[in-house]
Amino acid sequence: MQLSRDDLKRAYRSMFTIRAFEERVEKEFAEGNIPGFAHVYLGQEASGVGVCFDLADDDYIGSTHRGHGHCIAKGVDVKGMMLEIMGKAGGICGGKGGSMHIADMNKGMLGANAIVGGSPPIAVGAALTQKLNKTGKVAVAFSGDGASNQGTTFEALNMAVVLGVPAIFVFENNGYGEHTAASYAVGAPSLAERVRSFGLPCEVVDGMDFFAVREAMGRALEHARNGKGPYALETVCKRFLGHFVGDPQAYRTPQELAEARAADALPRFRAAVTGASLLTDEDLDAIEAEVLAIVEEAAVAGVAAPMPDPDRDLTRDVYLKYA
Ligand SMILES: Cc1ncc(C[n+]2csc(CCOP(=O)(O)OP(=O)(O)O)c2C)c(N)n1
Ligand SMILES: [Mg+2]
Repeated sequence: MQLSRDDLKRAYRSMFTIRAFEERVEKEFAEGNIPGFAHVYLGQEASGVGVCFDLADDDYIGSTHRGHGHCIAKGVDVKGMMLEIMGKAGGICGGKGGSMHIADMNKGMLGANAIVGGSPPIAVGAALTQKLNKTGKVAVAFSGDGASNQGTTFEALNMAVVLGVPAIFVFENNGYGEHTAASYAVGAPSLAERVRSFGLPCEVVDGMDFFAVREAMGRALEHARNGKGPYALETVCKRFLGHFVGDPQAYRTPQELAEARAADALPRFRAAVTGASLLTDEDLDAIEAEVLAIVEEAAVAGVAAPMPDPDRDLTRDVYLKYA
């Protein structure tokens, strides 16, 4: 499907929001405003946005410990996320989830997962619901190259094939699981080849190219929505920073880091759309200015916001009452 000018603006806005948000998270973390760990999605924007671009609020995604970008791509509110990451009462999960547990059922965001390999089984369950209820909706599981080695992932891939559910597995291969290279830790010569051995198609896509990811996702959606069962993508990405904010990355050469930055998906998108006279630099600059103001407001509000009240909030939202 051809993208309109508004579609292109939406794509850039989404990618740039992730970029600006994560750079702000880096800064706020350094200033001590974020408890725990922060794993940022810098460099992988085109993957999350390309995958989520044609999903509706009632299609589902399950995410990872590096999940801020997936949330933003799926439309989760940026201010609610910033407050959540800062552990504040007004956060999207009441400030009790934090960076690695953001969820928003109104946006079909089933949750980030601190457990590596957590999202594939959850997405298979969500996809089975879609199949049984004949909704025509899909469930996407985001995972990394590291998560592709997990037993939970193998079981989920197998079950998805056996049950024929509309699940789409997206393996974002950024070349590292923590500080260990995928070339060492993934025993199979190809991640995609190993996924295919479970009996589902798996495409390898340039994860730094929004257009390539979106087109591959279009084929995945066509497949899954038409009752043909699960589908997988391996999006090959560059992780700009370390595993977590503050990781000195002694295991990567300066040259490798420079090459990652040189492959940046955002200037690449800008060059493609301005080169084809679809949008102007001024269009894109205006989006950047708007987004920076939103992120600034979110961060300032986050720092000022109160923490949850232990007396009132500690035991609230812990159990769901079914009766
Ligand atoms: C079950 C489990 N094992 C180990 C960890 C520790 N851990 C957190 S992130 C991570 C690496 C994950 O790598 P990958 O799936 O490639 O994701 P990336 O960080 O590259 O986005 C590990 C081993 C964990 N959180 N959960
Ligand atoms: Mg990885």
